[in-house]
Amino acid sequence: MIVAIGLGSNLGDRRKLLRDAVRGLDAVGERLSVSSLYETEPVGFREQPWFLNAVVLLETNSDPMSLMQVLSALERRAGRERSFPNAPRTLDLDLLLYGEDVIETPQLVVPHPRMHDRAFVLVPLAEVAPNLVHPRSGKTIRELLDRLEDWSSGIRRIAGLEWLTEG
Ligand code: PH2
Ligand code: MG
Ligand code: MG
Repeated sequence: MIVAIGLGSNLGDRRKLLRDAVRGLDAVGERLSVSSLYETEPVGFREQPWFLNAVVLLETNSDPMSLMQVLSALERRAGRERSFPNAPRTLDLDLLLYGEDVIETPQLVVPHPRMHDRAFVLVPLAEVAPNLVHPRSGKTIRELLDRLEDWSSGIRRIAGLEWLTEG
């Protein structure tokens, strides 16, 4: 199954935290592609530092709940604390897409319920997989991004793939 995982950090050594997370994901599948690194304005709770965001595509045999457990374990390893919803975080790993499956359980909703209107998800995802289909809307990632308005001031590409191999 091809899965898309969104990575975010706005606390600590953001770049290293994301790099270690990408490497940690190798335990659950084969890395197909990794996006550039983007610096993005906080969406939602705005009084917090800017984020670094990226997206990884994996080919995996893991079922969605096992995958979620690995994502949580990587967040804990990065020192994530859950003080209040949308608090600044060292590492956030979100399962965005699990193939074209639609999943709705109390523990997990896929596609990620807010991904379709977030530039910090769609811009890196469109870079690595513009033709993936978002099964709820039936639209491709490129189409979802084209429908977003006025996002360009809140997101800037700060590194190509070199961000993965440094350090
Ligand atoms: N994550 C959130 C809320 N707001 N804003 C940006 N720019 N990047 C994020 O990763 C992010 C956010 C909740 O997980
Ligand atoms: Mg998130
Ligand atoms: Mg999350």
